[in-house]
Amino acid sequence: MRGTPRGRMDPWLSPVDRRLLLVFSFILAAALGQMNFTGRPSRNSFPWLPLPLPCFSRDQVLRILAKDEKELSLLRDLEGLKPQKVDFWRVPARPSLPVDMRVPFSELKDVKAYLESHGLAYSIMIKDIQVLLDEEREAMAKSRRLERSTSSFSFSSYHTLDEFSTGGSQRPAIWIDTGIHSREWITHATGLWTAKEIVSEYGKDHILTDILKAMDIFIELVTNPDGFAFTHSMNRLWRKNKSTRPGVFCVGVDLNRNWKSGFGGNGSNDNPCSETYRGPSPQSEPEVAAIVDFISTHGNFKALISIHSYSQMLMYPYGRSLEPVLNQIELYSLAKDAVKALYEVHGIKYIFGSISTTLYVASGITVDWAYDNGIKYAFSFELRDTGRYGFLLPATQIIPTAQETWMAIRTIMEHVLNHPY
Ligand code: BHK
Ligand code: ZN
Repeated sequence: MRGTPRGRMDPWLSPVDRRLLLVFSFILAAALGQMNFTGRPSRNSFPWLPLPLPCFSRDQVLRILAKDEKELSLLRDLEGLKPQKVDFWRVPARPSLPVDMRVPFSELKDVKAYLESHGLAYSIMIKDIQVLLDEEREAMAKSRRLERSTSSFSFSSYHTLDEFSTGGSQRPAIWIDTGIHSREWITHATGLWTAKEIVSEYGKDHILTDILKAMDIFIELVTNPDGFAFTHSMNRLWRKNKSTRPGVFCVGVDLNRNWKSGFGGNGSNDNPCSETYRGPSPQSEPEVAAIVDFISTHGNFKALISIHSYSQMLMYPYGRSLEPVLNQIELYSLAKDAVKALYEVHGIKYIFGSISTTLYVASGITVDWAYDNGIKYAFSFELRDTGRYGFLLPATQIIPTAQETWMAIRTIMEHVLNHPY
């Protein structure tokens, strides 16, 4: 195409040439399609082709309630037996927590036979995830056709960063990040609604107003932008970032294992193909390094809230070990209050406690880093639901989820305001 931009037809091409080019493009596209998917090509290479998303047609999500450690380890073995083929949405952690796993259609027979032969009872949590994916895309297309507006903030003028602060510099600050795992879409949506709520309730909600008079709130909505773009263009269920390294076949680092605190410890993986790959060194990933730099340079963060989904949990450090933090009693009672405030909105139940005792041991995580660096109020949410939809939470639940989460976040912020340190 003599150096012209891809996708643009040269005027000198005859109609026949154009047809040939089109046919050729389709053949090339089919050849480039990924093995695991339906053979549809990448949107970047062929922007004029419709719907290049991979198809998870008839993939199922199975739920197993393991009775004991032995059953848990049988489930862990499954990951080894079928590398890359079982996608744990909730990894085998402890007998009280369900194990949810997506099984590709092609593996369903084998995996179910494995479960049955070991006497592991399972239920089918999602019968065909493609149905949910199609519904999600349809709802998005519909909402794009509707107008959006927020009344109390002027969107028709340009703003500086300073305008968002009520004054001062390096004031006590609160950090919120959403979307560090790209497939956890409810977190980005909740963060966006929260930003709107903060802007529009300032001056009306007395507690929020007091908070903003003393502190700044920083929200990073798309903490894993490459991963997020990829969940929209190619693979809705992508978790890690998209970094590549010479000589390494698998793509992506788990940004919730790449932090300096406890880097490389239990509950993180040195295999680049693992979903919990920690990366080659602490803060090797720009997404993590940028936050470390920002928070360290600022020097006055008092709280950090890192938002994930799903499971309905509110947790605090440590993830890396079972050792309780020095402020365990205070963090426990604050988590309890926050979860109560959340419950009062729509009756949704959250469990709470330290990460390692509530969920599992995980090392190199955001909130451990925050706590170790002097940010006492370090919390991580796992938003809705408990597994009916998992990562594919319908958009109709965005606003209720955001509303209840906001009451928990507001409870934490109010406590921070009243407990200066
Ligand atoms: C969340 C916060 C801190 C440590 C672990 C977690 C759980 C999170 C993870 O990194 O393994 C699980 C997750 O997002 C999917 O629900
Ligand atoms: Zn997550």
